[in-house]
Amino acid sequence: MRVLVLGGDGYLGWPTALYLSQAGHDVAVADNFVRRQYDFELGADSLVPIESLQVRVEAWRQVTGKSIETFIGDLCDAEFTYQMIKDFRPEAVVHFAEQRAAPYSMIDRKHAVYTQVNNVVGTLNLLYAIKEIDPDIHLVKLGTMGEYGTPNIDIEEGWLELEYKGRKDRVLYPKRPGSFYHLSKVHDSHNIEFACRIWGLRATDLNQGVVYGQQTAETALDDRLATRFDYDAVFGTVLNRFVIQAVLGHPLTVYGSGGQTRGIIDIRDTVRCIELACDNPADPGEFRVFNQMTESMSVLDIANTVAEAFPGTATIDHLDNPRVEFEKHYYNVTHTALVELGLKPHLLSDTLITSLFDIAKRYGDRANLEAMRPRVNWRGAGERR
Ligand code: NAD
Ligand code: USQ
Repeated sequence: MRVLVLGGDGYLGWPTALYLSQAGHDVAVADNFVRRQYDFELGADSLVPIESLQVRVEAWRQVTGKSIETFIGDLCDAEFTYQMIKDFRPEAVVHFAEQRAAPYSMIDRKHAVYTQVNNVVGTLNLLYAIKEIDPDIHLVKLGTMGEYGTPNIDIEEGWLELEYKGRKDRVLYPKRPGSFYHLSKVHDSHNIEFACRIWGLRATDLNQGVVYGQQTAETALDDRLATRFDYDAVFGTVLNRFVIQAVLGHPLTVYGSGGQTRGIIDIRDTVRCIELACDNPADPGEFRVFNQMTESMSVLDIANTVAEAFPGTATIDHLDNPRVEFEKHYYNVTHTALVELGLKPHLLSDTLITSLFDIAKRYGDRANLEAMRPRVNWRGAGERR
């Protein structure tokens, strides 16, 4: 299959491109490198050094003999997006290419506007390009479990069967997200569902939980194939941050009581889920939603699990929560669709955590501890820029 991976220079896009290429698909990646730009803006960097996209692609060719085509440009540039679809003629487009950090979107007005324009306009350009060039292309879009928020009822896979005043309907599951970033994904989901309903496009929205891990079988083949490993308070996600904090002797930064519960997933399962979605496309006109997570854990349980696995002393600090979120709530998520397609989840284990400790130890001296402390406060309006 010809698969185009948008955001293919990022934390998840790059390992996904390698996984699909190794599995025998014809793969191209696209990126505008804005993720590397955020690092310059924030004074942070991936703990594991990453090569340029050009070096990565050449290393992949040397190691496996397989080639990956590259498209450098911005999805918000409609001409670029149309030309890329015309040139590569993909059968599936996997769309990772968005600003994905909740705290980044909450810095101030400018960052909120940037996040929503980048994400919503990029996806709209893509929908139009698919419609006008080849409506048969299957769009595999990365959404987020955070679109749902933490409602007091079970979370279904995208749709809800509703009975109201004696009548029944199937409606998009109500959304109550927790940041302007998460909201951008809700807007995308609505636009994609509309495009499927009105134009007959086919799409799979993958509402993914928080990803952890740094290596896949393919990225481990050569240091030049490594993907990012973020620990800063803006882009670092919770489990990866706790692992790196433990290794650096920094207290694990649990926000508030830590009772907030999230869906989580191993990066090795992320790449497999994408392949499963591509191999089993949605029907024309179908807007299909999968909850891409393998287990739920509270933040405090994640901290305790990391601390217990650490071969030394790791302490836990309860910081004032910089976010506005429930710390005590119901959380019961249906996530059976990907398992039914063949996913065999890697559940969080001590072995995985220990392997992450080793990676963090190897590169620990690259860490900037100043970047560890959360500075973006949901309640603040942020500074004016
Ligand atoms: P990332 O920031 O590392 O990768 C995204 C890539 O997209 C970057 O390389 C960036 O340069 C590129 N990009 C952004 N805007 C672009 C544009 N307008 N045009 C072209 N390229 C653009 O993020 P990630 O962690 O790999 O996440 C990938 C996707 O998965 C995101 O959509 C994110 O919302 C979703 N997701 C991530 C996680 C997680 O824990 N990392 C969890 C759930 C969902
Ligand atoms: N948290 C802490 N301490 C930390 C970091 C985070 O307690 O040091 C807490 C947060 O308050 C939050 C939870 O951990 O309750 C998760 O935070 P996170 O930064 O790991 O994840 P989040 O902001 O939700 O965003 C990440 C990705 C995003 C993706 C989302 C999936 O950056 O792209 O969409 O995970 S989900 O959470 O399911 O929406």
